[in-house]
Amino acid sequence: MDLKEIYEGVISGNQKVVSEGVQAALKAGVTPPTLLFDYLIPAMSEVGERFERNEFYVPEMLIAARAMQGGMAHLKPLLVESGVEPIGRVAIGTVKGDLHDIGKNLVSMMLEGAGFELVDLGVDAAPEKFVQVVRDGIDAIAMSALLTTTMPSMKTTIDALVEAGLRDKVKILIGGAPVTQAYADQIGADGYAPDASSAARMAKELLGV
Ligand code: B12
Repeated sequence: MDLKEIYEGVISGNQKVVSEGVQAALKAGVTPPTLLFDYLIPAMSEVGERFERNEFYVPEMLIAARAMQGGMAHLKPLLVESGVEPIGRVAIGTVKGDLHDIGKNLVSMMLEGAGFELVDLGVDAAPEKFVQVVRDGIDAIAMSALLTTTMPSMKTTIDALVEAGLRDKVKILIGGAPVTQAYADQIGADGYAPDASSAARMAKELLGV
Protein backbone atom coordinates (compact mmCIF):
# COMPACT_ATOMS: atom_id res chain seq x y z
CA MET A 1 0.00 0.00 0.00
CA ASP A 2 1.00 3.62 -0.49
CA LEU A 3 1.49 5.25 2.91
CA LYS A 4 1.01 8.64 1.29
CA GLU A 5 -2.72 7.74 1.17
CA ILE A 6 -2.80 7.97 4.96
CA TYR A 7 -1.26 11.43 4.85
CA GLU A 8 -3.66 12.57 2.13
CA GLY A 9 -6.57 10.91 3.97
CA VAL A 10 -6.02 13.09 7.03
CA ILE A 11 -5.80 16.24 4.94
CA SER A 12 -8.97 15.44 3.02
CA GLY A 13 -10.71 14.31 6.22
CA ASN A 14 -11.35 10.76 5.01
CA GLN A 15 -11.56 8.78 8.23
CA LYS A 16 -12.23 5.48 6.46
CA VAL A 17 -9.07 5.75 4.33
CA VAL A 18 -6.96 6.69 7.35
CA SER A 19 -8.39 4.00 9.62
CA GLU A 20 -8.08 1.24 7.01
CA GLY A 21 -4.71 2.53 5.81
CA VAL A 22 -3.23 2.47 9.29
CA GLN A 23 -4.54 -1.05 9.91
CA ALA A 24 -3.14 -2.29 6.59
CA ALA A 25 0.21 -0.61 7.23
CA LEU A 26 0.46 -2.19 10.69
CA LYS A 27 -0.30 -5.60 9.17
CA ALA A 28 2.44 -4.99 6.59
CA GLY A 29 4.91 -4.34 9.41
CA VAL A 30 5.13 -0.54 9.42
CA THR A 31 5.82 0.54 13.00
CA PRO A 32 3.39 2.68 15.02
CA PRO A 33 5.96 5.50 15.59
CA THR A 34 6.61 5.67 11.82
CA LEU A 35 2.90 6.03 11.13
CA LEU A 36 2.47 8.61 13.86
CA PHE A 37 5.55 10.76 13.38
CA ASP A 38 6.06 10.46 9.61
CA TYR A 39 2.46 10.49 8.40
CA LEU A 40 -0.33 11.42 10.87
CA ILE A 41 1.41 14.27 12.71
CA PRO A 42 2.91 15.88 9.56
CA ALA A 43 -0.52 15.67 7.89
CA MET A 44 -2.15 17.42 10.86
CA SER A 45 0.60 20.06 10.79
CA GLU A 46 -0.16 20.63 7.11
CA VAL A 47 -3.86 21.04 8.04
CA GLY A 48 -2.85 23.60 10.66
CA GLU A 49 -0.74 25.51 8.16
CA ARG A 50 -3.57 25.55 5.61
CA PHE A 51 -5.88 26.88 8.35
CA GLU A 52 -3.43 29.67 9.10
CA ARG A 53 -3.25 30.53 5.37
CA ASN A 54 -7.10 30.67 5.31
CA GLU A 55 -7.19 27.76 2.84
CA PHE A 56 -8.95 25.60 5.46
CA TYR A 57 -11.69 26.62 7.85
CA VAL A 58 -13.03 25.11 11.07
CA PRO A 59 -15.11 22.35 9.38
CA GLU A 60 -12.11 21.09 7.38
CA MET A 61 -10.01 21.12 10.53
CA LEU A 62 -12.67 19.18 12.43
CA ILE A 63 -13.03 16.46 9.80
CA ALA A 64 -9.24 16.20 9.45
CA ALA A 65 -8.92 15.82 13.22
CA ARG A 66 -11.65 13.17 13.17
CA ALA A 67 -9.87 11.33 10.36
CA MET A 68 -6.66 11.43 12.37
CA GLN A 69 -8.52 10.01 15.37
CA GLY A 70 -9.54 7.12 13.10
CA GLY A 71 -5.87 6.25 12.73
CA MET A 72 -4.91 7.08 16.31
CA ALA A 73 -7.48 4.62 17.64
CA HIS A 74 -5.39 1.76 16.20
CA LEU A 75 -2.05 3.26 17.17
CA LYS A 76 -2.70 4.40 20.72
CA PRO A 77 -2.78 0.98 22.42
CA LEU A 78 0.34 -0.10 20.52
CA LEU A 79 2.21 3.11 21.33
CA VAL A 80 1.35 2.77 25.01
CA GLU A 81 2.54 -0.87 24.93
CA SER A 82 5.80 -0.02 23.18
CA GLY A 83 6.46 2.80 25.64
CA VAL A 84 6.72 5.65 23.14
CA GLU A 85 6.86 8.72 25.36
CA PRO A 86 4.53 11.61 24.63
CA ILE A 87 6.37 14.91 24.19
CA GLY A 88 4.52 16.30 27.21
CA ARG A 89 1.29 16.06 29.22
CA VAL A 90 -1.34 18.77 29.04
CA ALA A 91 -4.61 19.08 30.99
CA ILE A 92 -7.25 21.02 29.08
CA GLY A 93 -10.63 22.32 30.15
CA THR A 94 -13.29 24.94 29.51
CA VAL A 95 -13.40 27.12 32.60
CA LYS A 96 -16.08 27.21 35.29
CA GLY A 97 -19.53 28.33 34.16
CA ASP A 98 -18.70 27.86 30.47
CA LEU A 99 -20.14 25.01 28.40
CA HIS A 100 -18.57 25.80 25.00
CA ASP A 101 -16.31 22.92 24.01
CA ILE A 102 -15.97 22.88 20.23
CA GLY A 103 -12.83 25.05 20.27
CA LYS A 104 -11.41 23.22 23.27
CA ASN A 105 -11.87 19.89 21.50
CA LEU A 106 -10.18 21.22 18.39
CA VAL A 107 -7.23 22.42 20.47
CA SER A 108 -7.12 18.97 22.15
CA MET A 109 -6.99 17.26 18.80
CA MET A 110 -4.20 19.49 17.53
CA LEU A 111 -2.21 18.99 20.73
CA GLU A 112 -2.66 15.22 20.47
CA GLY A 113 -1.73 15.46 16.83
CA ALA A 114 1.47 17.25 17.86
CA GLY A 115 2.39 14.34 20.17
CA PHE A 116 1.11 15.51 23.57
CA GLU A 117 -0.79 13.28 25.98
CA LEU A 118 -4.05 14.99 26.96
CA VAL A 119 -6.07 14.97 30.15
CA ASP A 120 -9.51 16.39 29.35
CA LEU A 121 -11.14 18.14 32.29
CA GLY A 122 -14.27 18.77 30.22
CA VAL A 123 -16.45 21.86 30.44
CA ASP A 124 -17.38 23.93 33.50
CA ALA A 125 -14.01 23.02 35.00
CA ALA A 126 -13.64 24.70 38.39
CA PRO A 127 -10.27 26.13 39.54
CA GLU A 128 -9.99 23.29 42.09
CA LYS A 129 -10.07 20.78 39.22
CA PHE A 130 -7.06 22.46 37.58
CA VAL A 131 -5.27 22.71 40.93
CA GLN A 132 -5.80 18.99 41.57
CA VAL A 133 -4.46 17.94 38.17
CA VAL A 134 -1.36 20.11 38.70
CA ARG A 135 -0.90 18.60 42.15
CA ASP A 136 -1.09 15.13 40.57
CA GLY A 137 1.62 16.15 38.08
CA ILE A 138 1.18 17.69 34.62
CA ASP A 139 3.45 19.77 32.37
CA ALA A 140 0.90 22.36 31.28
CA ILE A 141 -2.71 23.37 31.66
CA ALA A 142 -4.75 24.83 28.81
CA MET A 143 -7.85 26.84 29.65
CA SER A 144 -10.61 27.78 27.22
CA ALA A 145 -13.33 30.43 27.67
CA LEU A 146 -15.92 31.64 25.16
CA LEU A 147 -17.83 34.03 27.38
CA THR A 148 -16.62 37.37 28.67
CA THR A 149 -18.38 36.45 31.91
CA THR A 150 -16.33 33.26 32.39
CA MET A 151 -12.91 34.63 31.40
CA PRO A 152 -12.23 35.80 34.98
CA SER A 153 -12.24 32.15 36.04
CA MET A 154 -8.86 31.87 34.27
CA LYS A 155 -7.46 34.41 36.71
CA THR A 156 -9.19 32.71 39.65
CA THR A 157 -7.54 29.45 38.59
CA ILE A 158 -4.09 31.05 38.37
CA ASP A 159 -4.64 32.68 41.77
CA ALA A 160 -5.65 29.30 43.20
CA LEU A 161 -2.44 27.75 41.83
CA VAL A 162 -0.39 30.55 43.41
CA GLU A 163 -2.24 30.03 46.68
CA ALA A 164 -1.51 26.29 46.57
CA GLY A 165 2.18 26.99 45.92
CA LEU A 166 1.95 25.22 42.54
CA ARG A 167 2.20 28.11 40.06
CA ASP A 168 5.85 27.48 39.17
CA LYS A 169 5.22 23.75 38.61
CA VAL A 170 3.19 24.24 35.44
CA LYS A 171 2.95 26.22 32.22
CA ILE A 172 -0.37 27.93 31.60
CA LEU A 173 -1.82 28.39 28.12
CA ILE A 174 -5.13 30.20 27.54
CA GLY A 175 -7.44 30.83 24.61
CA GLY A 176 -10.99 31.22 23.34
CA ALA A 177 -12.72 33.84 21.20
CA PRO A 178 -12.80 36.71 23.74
CA VAL A 179 -9.29 36.00 25.10
CA THR A 180 -6.32 38.11 24.01
CA GLN A 181 -2.57 38.27 24.51
CA ALA A 182 -3.13 41.38 26.62
CA TYR A 183 -5.46 39.43 28.90
CA ALA A 184 -2.91 36.62 29.18
CA ASP A 185 -0.27 39.17 30.21
CA GLN A 186 -2.66 40.79 32.64
CA ILE A 187 -3.51 37.58 34.53
CA GLY A 188 -0.01 36.10 34.40
CA ALA A 189 -0.59 33.21 31.98
CA ASP A 190 2.50 31.91 30.17
CA GLY A 191 0.98 31.87 26.72
CA TYR A 192 -2.00 32.66 24.53
CA ALA A 193 -2.87 31.35 21.10
CA PRO A 194 -5.71 32.49 18.84
CA ASP A 195 -6.43 29.11 17.25
CA ALA A 196 -5.88 25.39 17.52
CA SER A 197 -2.84 25.06 15.30
CA SER A 198 -0.96 27.91 16.92
CA ALA A 199 -1.98 26.45 20.31
CA ALA A 200 0.02 23.32 19.50
CA ARG A 201 2.99 25.42 18.41
CA MET A 202 2.79 27.57 21.53
CA ALA A 203 2.56 24.52 23.82
CA LYS A 204 5.73 23.10 22.27
CA GLU A 205 7.46 26.44 22.66
CA LEU A 206 6.44 26.80 26.32
CA LEU A 207 7.66 23.31 27.16
CA GLY A 208 10.79 23.56 25.04
CA VAL A 209 9.99 20.45 22.96
C1 B12 B 1 -21.84 27.03 19.48
C2 B12 B 1 -22.14 28.12 20.49
C3 B12 B 1 -22.86 27.78 21.63
C4 B12 B 1 -23.27 26.34 21.94
C5 B12 B 1 -22.05 25.60 22.51
C6 B12 B 1 -22.00 24.14 22.08
C7 B12 B 1 -20.68 23.51 22.43
N1 B12 B 1 -20.76 22.20 22.66
O1 B12 B 1 -19.65 24.12 22.47
C8 B12 B 1 -24.40 26.58 22.98
C9 B12 B 1 -25.73 26.63 22.23
C10 B12 B 1 -24.50 25.55 24.10
C11 B12 B 1 -24.09 27.98 23.48
C12 B12 B 1 -24.57 28.49 24.68
C13 B12 B 1 -24.39 29.79 25.10
N2 B12 B 1 -23.76 30.78 24.41
CO1 B12 B 1 -22.72 30.45 22.79
N3 B12 B 1 -21.95 30.43 21.10
C14 B12 B 1 -21.71 29.45 20.26
C15 B12 B 1 -21.04 30.03 18.98
C16 B12 B 1 -22.15 30.15 17.92
C17 B12 B 1 -19.91 29.27 18.38
C18 B12 B 1 -18.75 28.94 19.32
C19 B12 B 1 -17.81 27.95 18.64
O2 B12 B 1 -17.90 26.76 18.87
N4 B12 B 1 -16.97 28.45 17.72
C20 B12 B 1 -16.09 27.63 16.89
C21 B12 B 1 -14.81 27.29 17.64
C22 B12 B 1 -13.92 26.39 16.80
O3 B12 B 1 -14.12 28.49 17.88
P1 B12 B 1 -13.58 28.90 19.30
O4 B12 B 1 -14.42 28.26 20.36
O5 B12 B 1 -13.37 30.36 19.33
O6 B12 B 1 -12.17 28.18 19.42
C23 B12 B 1 -11.03 28.54 18.67
C24 B12 B 1 -10.16 29.62 19.32
O7 B12 B 1 -10.88 30.50 20.16
C25 B12 B 1 -9.09 28.86 20.03
N5 B12 B 1 -9.31 28.35 21.38
C26 B12 B 1 -10.44 27.96 22.01
N6 B12 B 1 -10.18 27.49 23.22
C27 B12 B 1 -8.86 27.56 23.40
C28 B12 B 1 -8.05 27.18 24.48
C29 B12 B 1 -6.67 27.37 24.41
C30 B12 B 1 -5.84 26.96 25.55
C31 B12 B 1 -6.11 27.95 23.24
C32 B12 B 1 -4.67 28.20 23.19
C33 B12 B 1 -6.90 28.30 22.16
C34 B12 B 1 -8.26 28.11 22.24
O8 B12 B 1 -8.90 27.75 19.19
C35 B12 B 1 -10.16 27.30 18.67
C36 B12 B 1 -9.97 26.64 17.35
O9 B12 B 1 -9.31 27.43 16.42
C37 B12 B 1 -20.57 31.44 19.51
C38 B12 B 1 -20.50 32.54 18.46
C39 B12 B 1 -19.18 32.58 17.75
N7 B12 B 1 -19.24 32.90 16.51
O10 B12 B 1 -18.15 32.34 18.36
C40 B12 B 1 -21.58 31.74 20.61
C41 B12 B 1 -21.18 32.63 21.78
C42 B12 B 1 -19.79 32.29 22.26
N8 B12 B 1 -22.16 32.26 22.80
C43 B12 B 1 -22.58 33.29 23.48
C44 B12 B 1 -23.54 33.23 24.52
C45 B12 B 1 -23.97 34.55 25.10
C46 B12 B 1 -24.06 32.00 24.97
C47 B12 B 1 -25.08 31.79 26.08
C48 B12 B 1 -24.91 32.66 27.32
C49 B12 B 1 -26.47 32.00 25.44
C50 B12 B 1 -27.63 31.97 26.42
N9 B12 B 1 -28.18 33.14 26.62
O11 B12 B 1 -27.95 30.93 26.96
C51 B12 B 1 -24.93 30.30 26.40
C52 B12 B 1 -23.91 30.06 27.52
C53 B12 B 1 -23.86 28.63 27.95
C54 B12 B 1 -22.67 28.44 28.86
N10 B12 B 1 -22.88 28.53 30.16
O12 B12 B 1 -21.57 28.25 28.39
C55 B12 B 1 -21.90 34.59 23.04
C56 B12 B 1 -20.83 35.07 24.00
C57 B12 B 1 -20.84 36.56 24.19
C58 B12 B 1 -19.77 36.99 25.10
N11 B12 B 1 -18.92 37.85 24.59
O13 B12 B 1 -19.65 36.57 26.20
C59 B12 B 1 -21.40 34.19 21.61
C60 B12 B 1 -20.15 34.96 21.15
C61 B12 B 1 -22.58 34.49 20.64
C62 B12 B 1 -22.90 35.96 20.53
N12 B12 B 1 -22.39 36.62 19.52
O14 B12 B 1 -23.59 36.50 21.35
N13 B12 B 1 -23.29 28.64 22.61
